[in-house]
Amino acid sequence: MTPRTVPTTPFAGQRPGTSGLRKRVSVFQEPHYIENFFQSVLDGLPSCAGTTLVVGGDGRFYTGEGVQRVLRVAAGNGFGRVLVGHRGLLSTPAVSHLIRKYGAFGGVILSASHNPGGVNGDFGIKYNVQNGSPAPETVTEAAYARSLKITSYKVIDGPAIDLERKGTSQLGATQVEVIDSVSDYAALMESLFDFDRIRDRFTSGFRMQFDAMSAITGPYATVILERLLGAPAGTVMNGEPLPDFGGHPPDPNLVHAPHLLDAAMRADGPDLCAASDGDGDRNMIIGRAMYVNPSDSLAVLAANAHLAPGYRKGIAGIARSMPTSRAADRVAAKRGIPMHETPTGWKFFGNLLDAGSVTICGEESSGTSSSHVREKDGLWAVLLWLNVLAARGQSVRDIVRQHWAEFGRNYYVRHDYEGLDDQRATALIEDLRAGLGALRGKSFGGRQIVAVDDFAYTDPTDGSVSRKQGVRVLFSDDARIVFRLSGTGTEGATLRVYLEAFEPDPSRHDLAVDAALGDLGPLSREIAQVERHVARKAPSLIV
Ligand code: VG1
Ligand code: CO
Repeated sequence: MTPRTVPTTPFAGQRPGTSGLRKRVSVFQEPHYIENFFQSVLDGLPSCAGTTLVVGGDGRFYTGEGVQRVLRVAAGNGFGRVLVGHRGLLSTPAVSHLIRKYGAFGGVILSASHNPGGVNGDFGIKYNVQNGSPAPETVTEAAYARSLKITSYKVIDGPAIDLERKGTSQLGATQVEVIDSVSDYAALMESLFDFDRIRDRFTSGFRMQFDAMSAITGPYATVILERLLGAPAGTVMNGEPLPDFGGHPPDPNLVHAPHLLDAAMRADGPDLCAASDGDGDRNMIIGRAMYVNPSDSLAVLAANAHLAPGYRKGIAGIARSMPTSRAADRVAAKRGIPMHETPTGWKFFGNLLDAGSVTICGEESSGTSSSHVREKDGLWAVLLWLNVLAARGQSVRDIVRQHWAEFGRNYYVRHDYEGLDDQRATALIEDLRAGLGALRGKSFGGRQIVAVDDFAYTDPTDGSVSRKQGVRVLFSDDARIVFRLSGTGTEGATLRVYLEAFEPDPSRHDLAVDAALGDLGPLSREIAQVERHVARKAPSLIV
């Protein structure tokens, strides 16, 4: 069977954001839309002929059809072999692992992560490169440029591959292998963590509730937690991936998973509550009577990773995205290991991990992971927590409180202003940038601004520069406000404002977060002139 060249015309707006290309399902359903994008990605890369591709998605509506369309283009472009998850399902970290384990050329993840699913929801496509990392900006920008000029793509016409049946079939000269979605990933986890010790804890009554949010982590969590680690049946809730995620956005935070907080706050509640997002790369951790802020989680995991067999020799360094609180920096400073600050989005960690400069990375948006893959990894974070809990024999609450006593506490919250008019939100940020010079040295409510800038990052490996990554305002008391626009939405703009205050005194580590942050919220609105620009008096989401 020879490839067929299909004439096409460009679509506007095929520019990937923070994490892949995301649009409404109906946009991806348009003829040629997926093919154009994937062909544009491949056109910017060296030849893929004869190499291996990994394909899978988070199970949202249109996953199966999306996989078939990707397969036809993959075969048309001469991939030798394609590994596809059973039923089209693969989590983001599992794709990253499979690329690395099987020496693949790259991988395609069909997901819009935490965005709502279903026929009226969102769909998305992410491309990951040879080291398992999300495509760097050089690759996504080349793909975008190509997508504006594309005139044709190549496909192999063939019958749809049966994704329900594991095994091998042919699409032209390309071998398509439907593989178990979980086993390779589960084996990787087993190689990193002390499964015997964690199993012992479950046997002696440790109780956990994991909410897979009807998304991709259900099959993974069921196998790993309930089958391999012996947690009681029912530990995993919402474990069946559903096309509409049961009607709830698969976003693991207190707004979308309040029942976990309720459970954890009960005196007889589980020892650990956790959740993951649509594509399995994020995590939420709540111990009994202790919600763990994701930035704190990164710091605690970095400080305790050596308790897990995979990190016994210690960690080489830590990296965090710029808006993430500086709790991890305090661990790095005290332990004498390097700390790196990168723009938002996992793609910026790949080169640091490849160079061996860092072992653990994290983002305030509940993404944490390590050098075992090149993506953030929700279940990995949950398992590392389980390993640390088993090794220390303490509660989440005690571990976090001891951490604060040793390193100080970074009180932290994120204010989101969602559904803003694009132009007005852009004007807000541009005004802020233009006024940076005037802000320096100014005092607001007793706090003096000591530094302001628009974050730019130079990758130490390839020297590529990413500018305009967010406005940082630093105060004399080490408090900080960061402003940036989201790069993952599909409609309107979201302004994200990150507020942080440092408290070294353990007698002040029990304050309500709002009380500790004081007037930073109103101050952020004053500095960015939020009401004037976008007519909002308050954030629409606080996480
Ligand atoms: C958000 C988060 C960012 C994360 C990204 C993708 O991006 O802030 O930390 O890497 O989502 O995560 P933005 O540009 O909307 O702030 V996921 O789990 O959606 O792949
Ligand atoms: Co995600």
